[in-house]
Amino acid sequence: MLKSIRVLALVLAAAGISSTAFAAVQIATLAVPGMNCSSCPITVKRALMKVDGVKEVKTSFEQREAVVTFDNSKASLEKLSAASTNAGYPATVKAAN
Ligand SMILES: [Cu+2]
Repeated sequence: MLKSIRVLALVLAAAGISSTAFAAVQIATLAVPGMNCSSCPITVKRALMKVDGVKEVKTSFEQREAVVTFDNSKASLEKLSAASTNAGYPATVKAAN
């Protein structure tokens, strides 16, 4: 009886460790209304790619948005919008999974 409780505790502890060890990949769409010519998205993309944890950035000048794939244990929605804002393009989160 005592032994099985101990095993259960170990299993639960292992599950807890693994859930924090694996970072979740998140995709966020940022609205970047300040992009006003076709070279603006390049600046925005460069700024977002510098954020630790960002894996991919797809910018669209036509949509005035940036779709960012990132590791949410390193980057955050706040860090992404701050990076774009600091590059001169204030950004707000349109959608995030
Ligand atoms: Cu421009």
